[in-house]
Amino acid sequence: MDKKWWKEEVVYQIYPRSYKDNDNNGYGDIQGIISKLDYIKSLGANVIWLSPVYKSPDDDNGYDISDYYDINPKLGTLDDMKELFAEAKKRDMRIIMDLVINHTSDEHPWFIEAKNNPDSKYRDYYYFRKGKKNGKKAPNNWSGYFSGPAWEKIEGTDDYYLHLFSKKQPDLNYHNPAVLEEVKNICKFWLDLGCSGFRCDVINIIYKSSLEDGKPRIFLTGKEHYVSQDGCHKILKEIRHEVLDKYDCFTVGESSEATMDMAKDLTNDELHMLFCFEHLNIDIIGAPVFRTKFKPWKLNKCLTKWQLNFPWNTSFFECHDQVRVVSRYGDDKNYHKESAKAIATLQFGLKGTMFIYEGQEIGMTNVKWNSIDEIDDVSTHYVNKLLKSLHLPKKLSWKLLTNFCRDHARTPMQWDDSINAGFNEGNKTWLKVNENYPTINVKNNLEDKDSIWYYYQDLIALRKSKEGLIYGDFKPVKANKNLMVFERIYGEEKYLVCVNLSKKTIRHNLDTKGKILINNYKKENIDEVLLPYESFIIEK
Ligand code: TEU
Repeated sequence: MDKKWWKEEVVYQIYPRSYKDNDNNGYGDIQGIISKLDYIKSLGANVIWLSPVYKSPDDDNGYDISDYYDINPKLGTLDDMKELFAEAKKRDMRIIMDLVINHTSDEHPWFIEAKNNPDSKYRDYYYFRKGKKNGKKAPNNWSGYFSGPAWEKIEGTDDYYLHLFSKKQPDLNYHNPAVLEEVKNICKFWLDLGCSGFRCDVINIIYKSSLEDGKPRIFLTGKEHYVSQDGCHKILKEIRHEVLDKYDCFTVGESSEATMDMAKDLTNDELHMLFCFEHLNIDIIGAPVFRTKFKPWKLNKCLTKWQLNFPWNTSFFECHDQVRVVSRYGDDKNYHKESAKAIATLQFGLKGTMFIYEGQEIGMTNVKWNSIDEIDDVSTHYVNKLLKSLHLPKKLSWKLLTNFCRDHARTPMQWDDSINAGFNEGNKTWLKVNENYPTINVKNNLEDKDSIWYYYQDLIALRKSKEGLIYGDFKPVKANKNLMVFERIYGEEKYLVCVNLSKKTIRHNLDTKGKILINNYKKENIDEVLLPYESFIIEK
């Protein structure tokens, strides 16, 4: 296994508007992040992935960029960003940025020009097409990620433009080589300024190989025309060779709908690693709103498949698009601490670069939403519209919506028990604070040696001290259906990782001889009965 610094690091994702609001305007900001660098470093994470901070009308909180070379004034300035790079460097930390190049904002000057002037060179930066039936019908039958048609009509014309996400996020056209040149320049600009790589937003769908109708599906009609196409591989290779390979940086691509084979291609001389979501789709049926009960064996099966067949990837359970993992695969009511730690043990026991998301280190949970007005997430609003048009019973609609709503993960970071959880000094907040902040917060965690926070700190330190936990092979061990058990083997080094993913007490006959490196019940000996969500790593 090739050794690389980015395989050994732990990456901490920040959703900037939710992290720390130093200027008290209701939005977290870059100065807020700077003031928390020591905090992140003390946890053991040396790399930060920043969700977008670029100029944006914020339809999708920065994933709709209107200027790739400037910063959203709500979050700070370019000088703040330079300061962040410098302050991170002082601490031996690195920053990776979000690269959102499947689409821009409809308020990007390219799009404005393209829309207003069909003869402009920017027209071909996007997909503008005449509608069918004299403009009455969209150019094809594709549906978007946020539900509804993927085309928006331009008023007063027969023309439409393609948007796989919100209608304020028009898709860029990579058949036009000028678009790729723009992207290379954007990458160079930020790498030269001091960033150490990119998390590449929905990167495997950027190339549309045709605009033909797609096979009708519940979710993403049309996807066979854009998921991981040859044209996409060609582009990624070009960016890798002409730009990325000239810097000491890494990329992690957010993949969408990628199979194992697609993922292998995407990391072969293209991206360094990928976010694949199969393990976060095991409780989903058909479309993200339809959720079923979590089944540990399904998670085990899925993770085992990826661990055995994929040479190097990411290990993650949270991000800004997913509900909180302790509320999803754990039990945030009866076993909050135990289950948060169990999931942490699983994540850090696995092979791959570790990515944790702000608040995961203190077991932040899903939120109790009272009405749609409290929700900001653009995708939830799209789906709400769709559900309304279906005239489903209100209670059912609300359940479906709040099951997947991305705002669960986006509420302000809970720093302490003061007003607004210490996120700011008591001004409004762009999204409400989770009401459990008086108990679940960083301050409480730091005052309790047995907290989830210290458990993460221990796990991170442990992983850094044992090469075998980083580079070791993964070998599954058969056990009870509610357990996930595996070994990590690296030359002479051997570890046993065992996680009870249920609230059941489970009798086992695993060989637990060896040194306990970590155990969430702090047992001196592992006995034959595992307690709810008990987990441990043993050095054999
Ligand atoms: O996400 C892409 C994506 O597929 C998810 O938003 C997906 O629709 C959602 O998880 C379903 O529950 C990326 C970003 O991470 C996301 O925040 C952006 O909204 C999206 O791209 C568009 O840029």
